[in-house]
Amino acid sequence: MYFCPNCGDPLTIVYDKNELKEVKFTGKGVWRYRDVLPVSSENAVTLNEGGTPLHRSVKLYNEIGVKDLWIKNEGLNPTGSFKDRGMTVGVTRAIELGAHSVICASTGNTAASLSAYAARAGITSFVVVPEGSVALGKLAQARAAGAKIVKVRGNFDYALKIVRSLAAGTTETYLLNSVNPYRIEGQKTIAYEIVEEYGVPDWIFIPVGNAGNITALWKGLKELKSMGFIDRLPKLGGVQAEGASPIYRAFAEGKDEIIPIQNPQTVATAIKIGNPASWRRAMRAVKESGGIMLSVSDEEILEYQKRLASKEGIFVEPASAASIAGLARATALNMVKKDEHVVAVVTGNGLKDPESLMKISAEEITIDAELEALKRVIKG
Ligand code: AN7
Repeated sequence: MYFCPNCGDPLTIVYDKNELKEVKFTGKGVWRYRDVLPVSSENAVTLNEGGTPLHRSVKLYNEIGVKDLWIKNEGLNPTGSFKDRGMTVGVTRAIELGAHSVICASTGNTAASLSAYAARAGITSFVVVPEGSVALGKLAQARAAGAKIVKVRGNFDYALKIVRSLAAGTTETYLLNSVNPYRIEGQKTIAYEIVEEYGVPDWIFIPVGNAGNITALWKGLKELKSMGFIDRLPKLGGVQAEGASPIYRAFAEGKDEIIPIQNPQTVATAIKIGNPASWRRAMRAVKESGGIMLSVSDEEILEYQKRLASKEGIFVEPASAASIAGLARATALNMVKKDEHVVAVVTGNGLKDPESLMKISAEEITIDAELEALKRVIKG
């Protein structure tokens, strides 16, 4: 059972307050937070996920117009995205339940991550992806890990719908989309890492697709506050791609419900999602935090993908650049003030999805393999 029979939202794991009294953090990465995770770490299916770098921005902060910007690089997880945080906990849970196989619908990264953890656990993985909309690197990862890859004629939302139906009422084939609460538990550890390394910024910016990650981030932050590790909470900036922004639209129009987008479009295929499963939880998180939802165009996404690499040395996939593009928009609109402290999460590695970037960058010169020819190039 993954969904509340009353409201239809994904279920959330809640801890008894007494259980969280003597919480200690030891070790590195996601399992450092084992005391606030709902599975035993003894049999953890792990690839050493989490513990990703938090880089101080050296240039973009100034261009964007905030005094202090930090970039949390989730692309340095084992399979190259934040999904690994949730998958280590989720697949560990699958094994606890005795599942023989695991399944997900995916725009790519969930598939790449699930395949790897399932391989490590020695169980079968089925990944159901929208035909023609998944970046090559992610498909290659799933193939390499031996996943059974199913391509659906239709977008991600259709894929998730049939996968959800298949997995209802059984743990034989265990569902590991972010509607699974164990995924959220793993992913919340990003909040713990940010707080331990940085403290509490004024804002955390994060890309939003199916809306599991922003839900997890907020859950982690609230737990930290309720346990007394922090005494205030940051505002959340959730960023969607313009052509796939049902949560932003509802937020901007002051509506309580989203209107799903039938045919979502964006260059950022990872967040090409029209009917996000966790939209209600995301909306609640953003509102509770006093934050904002934003949308950014494909042009802005590609521009900031390039700038992240050329100004900061950080190569991310397009969906990840959405958080920085969103921050730039928010400062331009004076929603984020100059003197505020910001952490932006970039969610996936650029190596997974280099295609769109190859269309915009230049500066490649072919020469004969001769010293003089090389010298001419260097001298300009
Ligand atoms: C790089 O892999 O939904 O809002 O099936 O790959 O938690 O969905 C990926 C999502 C952001 C959005 N950045 O996170 C999938 C999938 C990257 C992503 C998101 C995704 P959610």
